[in-house]
Amino acid sequence: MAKTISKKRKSLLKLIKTAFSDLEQCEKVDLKDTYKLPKKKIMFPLENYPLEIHVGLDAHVLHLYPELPLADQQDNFSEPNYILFDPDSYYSRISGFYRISDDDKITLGSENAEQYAFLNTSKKLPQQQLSIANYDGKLTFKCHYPETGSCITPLLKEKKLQKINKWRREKVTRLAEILGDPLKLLSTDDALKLIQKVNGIINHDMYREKNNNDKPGGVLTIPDKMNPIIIGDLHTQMDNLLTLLSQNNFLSALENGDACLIFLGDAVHPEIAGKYDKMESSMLIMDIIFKLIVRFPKHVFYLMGNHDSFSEEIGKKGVPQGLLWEKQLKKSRGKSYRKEMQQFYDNLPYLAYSKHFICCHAGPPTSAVNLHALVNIHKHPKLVKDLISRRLQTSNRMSGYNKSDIKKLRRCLNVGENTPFIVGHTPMDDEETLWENVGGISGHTIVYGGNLEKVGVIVQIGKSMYSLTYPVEPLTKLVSIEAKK
Ligand SMILES: [Mn+2]
Repeated sequence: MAKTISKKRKSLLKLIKTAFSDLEQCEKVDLKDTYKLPKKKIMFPLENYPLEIHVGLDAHVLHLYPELPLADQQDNFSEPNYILFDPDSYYSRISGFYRISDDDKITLGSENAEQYAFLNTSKKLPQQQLSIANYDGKLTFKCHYPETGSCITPLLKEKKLQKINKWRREKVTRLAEILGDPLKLLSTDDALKLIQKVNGIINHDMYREKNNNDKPGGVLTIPDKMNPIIIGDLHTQMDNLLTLLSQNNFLSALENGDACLIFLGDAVHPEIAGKYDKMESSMLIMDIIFKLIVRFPKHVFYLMGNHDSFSEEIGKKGVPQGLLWEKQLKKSRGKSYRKEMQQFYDNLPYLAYSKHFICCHAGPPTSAVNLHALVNIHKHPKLVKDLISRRLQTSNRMSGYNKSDIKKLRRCLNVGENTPFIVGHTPMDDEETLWENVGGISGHTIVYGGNLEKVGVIVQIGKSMYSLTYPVEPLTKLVSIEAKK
């Protein structure tokens, strides 16, 4: 086996050498088979191989990897995408990256705050240093300033090729250890014990100011130094949740206490046509979220959404999902479980914030508000409605919220005037999972976690909040297989 690999490597190297025969070897980095990029555009002769790039005078190291699925044969991966990242941060903390999809191009240079945050590139780079483009899986490079230099090194060793997927496989194993089999419904007894534990945790939430009834109030104050990982309405898509937990360093940041998960509500009730009335997947996803809360009681938070209810008003296309949900819980898990679920809903927070962000399920309050009212939100039905059901104002929905409501909320919470305001509830189309500056309101982001193909998340990188998207993978199956081992 080893022999075949080394033979293959040699022939690949030969191919690259021939393709790059008119290029000089890179002077700045002392690596074998490293090529200095010329001013003219060149095409890298291999597809689906990772590369190391040294950018600029300080030869800052970036990696460019094909984005490959953990399981074989996945439609979501039909396009040859590459991801560009700083290996120093990528494998060690919550970090950013760029996805270079077919026909995408990225130009590295200065004056781009996001690039500094995602790639830790030097601020001394020229405005445009290096462009990388993907044409149908083939990568091209153009070095705008050869004087300041950029080099590429193909990473052909098997260990390097497999690095990302090996790293993610370990996370799948860890997920199976923490969560057990995500496809196996808990016994009635275990389910009841689990939700009782969750309610005990929520009733003593240290990050919530108490309301007038001496219960944790509607507002969750996240410590400024805790990195939030904000997940939109999952609507039972377990693969989406597991995909997120297997990506980046979300799980390890959760385990070492640096980060917290914030669910924006509506994890239940499928949004897939023909399955609106199926409630088993809602039980499975709540069990997993409850396991996460019990495992990380100070680092996993669930905010109230409009679907987190047994109300007859909650449904989809005439299917009364609230009522069906209640019926299913009574039938499968008994009346006491149903009662505990109602208690869970009664005690949930409605809004979370720190000086870096504000989030809630649907929208900001649409009338005058103060912190005391938000803490005592149960006494204010209109506030409840605003936070879990209100949508953005449009010409045919004048009752919606608008820019000035968001501004007022920021002022009420005493955060900066550009603090991102993040909600779920209103996906803007069927294609995406994240929408930024929605309605032309700067810092107003919508994240939806129920898309079957991609799943977005909002995280803090450096001092700012950024949106990241990942292709959804069938990880429920993989974690389930791993849990049975
Ligand atoms: Mn909703």
